[in-house]
Amino acid sequence: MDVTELEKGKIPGVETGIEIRKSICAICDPSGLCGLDLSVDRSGVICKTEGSAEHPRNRGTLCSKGAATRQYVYHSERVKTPLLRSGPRGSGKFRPVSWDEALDLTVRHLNETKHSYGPESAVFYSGYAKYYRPYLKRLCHSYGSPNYLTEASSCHSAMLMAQRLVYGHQAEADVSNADLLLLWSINPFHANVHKARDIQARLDRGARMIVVDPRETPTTARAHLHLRPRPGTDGALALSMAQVIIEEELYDHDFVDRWSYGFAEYRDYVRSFPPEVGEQMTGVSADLIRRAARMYASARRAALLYSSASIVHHTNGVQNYRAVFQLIGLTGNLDVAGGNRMEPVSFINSAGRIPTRETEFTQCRPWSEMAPRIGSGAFPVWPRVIDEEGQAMALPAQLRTGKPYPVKTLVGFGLNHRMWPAPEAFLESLSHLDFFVNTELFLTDTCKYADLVLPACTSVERSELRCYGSGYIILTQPAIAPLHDSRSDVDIIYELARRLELDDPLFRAGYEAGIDYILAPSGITVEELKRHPGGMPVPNPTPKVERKYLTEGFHTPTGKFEFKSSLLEELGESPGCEALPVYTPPRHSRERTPELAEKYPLVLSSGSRLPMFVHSRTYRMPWTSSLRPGFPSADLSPEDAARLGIAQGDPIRISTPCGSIEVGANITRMTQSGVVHMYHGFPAADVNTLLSADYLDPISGFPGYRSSLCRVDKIGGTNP
Ligand SMILES: Nc1nc2c(c(=O)[nH]1)N[C@H]1C(S)=C(S)[C@@H](COP(=O)(O)OP(=O)(O)OC[C@H]3O[C@@H](n4cnc5c(=O)[nH]c(N)nc54)[C@H](O)[C@@H]3O)O[C@H]1N2
Ligand SMILES: Nc1nc2c(c(=O)[nH]1)N[C@H]1C(S)=C(S)[C@@H](COP(=O)(O)OP(=O)(O)OC[C@H]3O[C@@H](n4cnc5c(=O)[nH]c(N)nc54)[C@H](O)[C@@H]3O)O[C@H]1N2
Ligand SMILES: [Mo]
Repeated sequence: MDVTELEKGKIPGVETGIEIRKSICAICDPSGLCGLDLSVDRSGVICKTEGSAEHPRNRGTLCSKGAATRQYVYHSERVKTPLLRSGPRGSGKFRPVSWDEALDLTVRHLNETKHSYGPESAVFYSGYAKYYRPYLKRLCHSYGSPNYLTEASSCHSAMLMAQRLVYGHQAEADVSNADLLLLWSINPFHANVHKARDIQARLDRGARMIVVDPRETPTTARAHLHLRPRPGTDGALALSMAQVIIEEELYDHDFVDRWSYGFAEYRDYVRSFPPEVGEQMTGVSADLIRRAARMYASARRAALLYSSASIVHHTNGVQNYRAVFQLIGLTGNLDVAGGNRMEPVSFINSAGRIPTRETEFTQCRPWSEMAPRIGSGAFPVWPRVIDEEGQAMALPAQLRTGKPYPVKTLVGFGLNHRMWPAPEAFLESLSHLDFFVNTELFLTDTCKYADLVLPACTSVERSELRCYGSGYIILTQPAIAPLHDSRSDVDIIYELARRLELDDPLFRAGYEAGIDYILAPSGITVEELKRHPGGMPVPNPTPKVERKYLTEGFHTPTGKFEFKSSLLEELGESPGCEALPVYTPPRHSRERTPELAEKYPLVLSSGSRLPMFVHSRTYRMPWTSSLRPGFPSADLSPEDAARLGIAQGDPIRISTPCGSIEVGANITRMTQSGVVHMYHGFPAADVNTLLSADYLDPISGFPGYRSSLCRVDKIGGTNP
């Protein structure tokens, strides 16, 4: 074949000079990260993107986001050089500066802050990207600040909190061995294709599935039972299921008698939730509640699949999820095959399959030697159960008030204020800083408020370590050199550590030595990983041990599975922070604020995942945005739309007491009548501006993204 034909077909080989290089896609879910085969031409440009056939995560496939990798990597809005602000905050006026100037300036501010206020007055923050986190946390602690904060403050941590309060550890669903899958507030067919595949495979082999979700989704379409509670009422639903399980003697007496704390009071409490009461509180019929309870409790092996996000995005989220997680122990499904298995997990080691020294590496200074973390005062449960970091949602208030101590320097990596509630108020609070540097791929609206912006590169331009729960590990090498004058976040972190002259031998030893240190207990080395550019199975994965509590007890204050939280008891109970998983409707709801509901009669739920978007990240890519024409739009039920005289695509205004946004109407049966759904992070119509900064769960500090009250009006028409 002639060369032009081969080139047109992007065929690799000596004739075309096209080479296939291995990488991973980090556009979306950190537990996913599909293998990429990148065709790189002679000029070093990626000319084609495919999934790696040998990668166990995706086996050659790619989703719409990964397929658009080239649009992401070569996007014109990438930050190209370090930029120093030259106009007022927000103006977007910058001048390019050298890396030396940029890094020295950052280091000068970090040193000044430490000298004038103490190291705790500097905050190190990470947005969604995960791979650099161990190094960022070490930088923060090595510098002396306790204030390593991440996006987990509105994702993941509250779910961890709920599980740790009940049984001390995260407990992953053992999907492949379960007979029954109970999916509670999760939609993997949109949010996690790998999990969706595992579920589908198990369903194909005959498992049954219950899904608890207010919406209809591709996941609920596969369910044998679909429970559709009103948003934020899951606690009442779980307690009602518990009432059936206890009343019908379907619970695991042996486990409850020997291993639990507070069962008698819990049993008394759940008596007030018979299914008929549950039905009134949740909107799920008493009959369905009974059937679901019986099906879950009587299955031989039942696994509960939970979300890091949606159920805890309520002002009552932790209490609701505690009530849900308690069902696992009540039915004896904890730490057994086919149930929920307790494994110590971390970013590098997503399912505990290899022993690492990640914690020793990241937490290089004990909390006791540092000032209290941000959020410890407002959310006292946080520092008692979350070892990893501070509560970022408390940052804006601390910036504003300077209490308990001022914050003067903010070192952000992918800090995007649009993901936070009351984003505009957060931006204003940044004016209290002496210095704000943000490391980003794209020049976001947040970057425009920074004093300095540093250009980061994407996953295909850097080296990244990832270990998958299936027992597969990969250390990628850059498939192409960092574009423009960008650098890998890790390089930036190591360079900051060097210029800060930290007394830290592991920083001095460099990135790869750090990986060798972390992986040492597993016997895996950087050298070996480099011999397997597409990744390799973990040699001798740690065997899974059942019922570890038999020897270790539970990692709770009582050493037991807690139906009543001894920690919440100790901290003094207050409304929303009761030791029993007391159910209280969302703070803004028809039940609790009827006057507000008169004016704002619909429930606003923001953030249900769309397959083509990941927070703010893929709006700018033509391929992904073309899959959702008419966006920004909000989902309305056909009943609500008819009542309000709204037709598909009509412009509508969504208002709350905090403000309003204008979007298109998307009328769909996926949403329940009475509930409006809108995806977040879109600059021109940012649904998070409709929330107030203090609309938070009192235990976790998580924002009530998924249930507040709103009204919808057709623009240019009057609602009937
Ligand atoms: N209303 C509403 N708000 C929500 C949610 C919701 O459901 N509803 N969900 C919450 C949840 S669960 C989460 S996890 C958060 C997510 O919130 P964020 O983590 O803030 O999400 P993103 O906007 O995707 O990512 C932040 C920034 O990181 C940048 N970035 C991407 N990759 C890299 C990289 O490799 N290096 C660097 N330096 N930067 C990078 C992106 O360009 C982006 O601007 O949002 C929360 N906010
Ligand atoms: N494509 C894509 N994938 C993603 C992301 C993305 O932005 N885009 N984000 C990633 C991140 S950061 C996260 S945290 C995960 C989230 O992953 P998931 O939690 O699985 O996804 P969500 O769509 O946020 O929520 C799942 C379901 O919860 C339902 N839900 C909402 N409120 C309630 C409630 O009160 N009770 C119950 N029972 N259900 C409720 C929604 O209707 C939704 O269908 O997804 C990850 N994967
Ligand atoms: Mo998340």
